[in-house]
Amino acid sequence: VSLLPKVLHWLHITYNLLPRGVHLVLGRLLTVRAAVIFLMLVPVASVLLQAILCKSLVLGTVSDVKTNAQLLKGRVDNISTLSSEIKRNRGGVAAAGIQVQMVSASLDRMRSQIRRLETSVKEANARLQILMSSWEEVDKFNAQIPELKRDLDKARALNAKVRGLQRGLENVSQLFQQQNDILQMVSQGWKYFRGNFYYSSQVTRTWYSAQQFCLSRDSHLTSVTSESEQELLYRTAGGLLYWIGLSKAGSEGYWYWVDDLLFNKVQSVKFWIPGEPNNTGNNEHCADIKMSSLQSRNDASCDKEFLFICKQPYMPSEPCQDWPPSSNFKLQCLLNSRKCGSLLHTPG
Ligand code: 2F8
Ligand code: CA
Repeated sequence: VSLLPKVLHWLHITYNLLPRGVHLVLGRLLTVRAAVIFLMLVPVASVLLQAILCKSLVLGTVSDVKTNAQLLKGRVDNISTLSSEIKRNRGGVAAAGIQVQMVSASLDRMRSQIRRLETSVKEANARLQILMSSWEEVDKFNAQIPELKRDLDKARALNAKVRGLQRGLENVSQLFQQQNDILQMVSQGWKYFRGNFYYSSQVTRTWYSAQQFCLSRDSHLTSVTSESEQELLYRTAGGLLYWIGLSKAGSEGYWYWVDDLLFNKVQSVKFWIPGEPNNTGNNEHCADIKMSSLQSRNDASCDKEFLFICKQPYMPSEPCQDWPPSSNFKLQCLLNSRKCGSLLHTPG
């Protein structure tokens, strides 16, 4: 655009340089002149237009380049800043890397734990399924519980009855065994009286020999500690002489029972024959039953040979262990009239 006045000016000069005749011709040919000018201006305008367009394009490009350059510079600055920050944070990054590793390890552990948990959950599910499938069975059992409780009560009542019967049976068994023990002893010549067995010998012996015999039969020459016992013995003696288990000991010569029962001197006075013990010949240190009465006792020489009476306290034998007898053994034991515990000796 700025060239246009110059071009017009140049054209004007060129026109003025033309000869006058040409000017005339040209004046006359104004139209031709205008057309010529126009035709001359067209390329000029074209050139100008291109120049203007090119300039604006170049200017736009330059502007873009500048803008891009500034952007690039800004980015470079940012990169530089970031680089310095990266350098500063390199240590932090390393620490973060370690932490990341630790976190990673923890994650691995957690994963394995999760796997284990998953396995456990699967197992639990499987068990749950089994339980669920068993639930119906449980319901059935639950439904049976009242009936089972009733049965249990019945069983308890029956059990109590059985125990009562068992106790009764044990008592019967005990009595039976006691009777059996007594029968056993009686069959061997012993007499039972108030918790003791008494055996009257058929042969005579000295006091000491008689005591030895009694000992061999788990007994002693008899003691006498009550009127009833005294009566039993003098009736058994029937007026014959029988050694009893009373003897003297020590330099003082006090009386004692050979089975270690306490000798009551005062109470015993009523059992002596009046005037006894008199220690005839200063040699009568053993006692016998002589008279068939309450006052039947006499002291005599221990070397004399008299009949004698042994006394054995009744000791219940061991109860048969499996009563009622589960085998034929115990029953046979009882029927054979033999003690379950120890065998008795038959007195001679
Ligand atoms: O008279 C009592 C007296 O009788 C006998 O001796 C003669 C008795 N002896 C024997 O029984 C061995 C005495 O003990 C008794 O005191
Ligand atoms: Ca005497």
